[in-house]
Amino acid sequence: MLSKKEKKLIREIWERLSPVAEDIGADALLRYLLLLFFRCRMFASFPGTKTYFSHLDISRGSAHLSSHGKKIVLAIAEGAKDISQLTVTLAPLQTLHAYQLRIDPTNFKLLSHCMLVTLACYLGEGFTPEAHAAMDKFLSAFAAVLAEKYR
Ligand code: HNI
Repeated sequence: MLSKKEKKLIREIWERLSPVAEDIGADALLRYLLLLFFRCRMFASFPGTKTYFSHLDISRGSAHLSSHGKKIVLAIAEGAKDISQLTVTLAPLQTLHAYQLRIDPTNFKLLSHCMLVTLACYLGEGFTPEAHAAMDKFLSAFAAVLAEKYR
């Protein structure tokens, strides 16, 4: 359960990241974020996750990697705008991942973990213990909502 203060913190962090996501072509920092996130983190730490992306080029610096990473960052940022409405905001993504893509829901936890590590690298001192705890709760809630349709 996220407190009011934690929800505000999460909103602020993702508000800060969203404009960067939209400017992906020009922003080296976001590229770094996405590269860390996908290539160096999820795909490298958990190679099994690559099997879902065999139809895409997920090599370092590829256009697919950047555009997909951007979609994910923006989807999380959208959810952070109003955490009490996560179930509504994520409904289309729940259906996509559960029924069309058939992603094993344990993967959502892996991605949440990678995202947390990535944010710690990207935000540096801004990733305070409070931000860490709040982000961990938020990403867990996010992953749980994405996995709801599997029940
Ligand atoms: Ni995910 C497509 C968001 C976790 C595999 N995913 C998307 C899209 C968004 C998205 C947004 C694009 C939808 C569209 O184009 O309409 N995915 C998210 C979010 C999370 C997540 C916010 C977790 C926080 N996805 C995962 C995980 C896997 C995954 C953990 C597999 C390991 N996603 C996919 C695949 C696609 C996808 C595969 C389709 C890619 C494509 O372009 O074909």
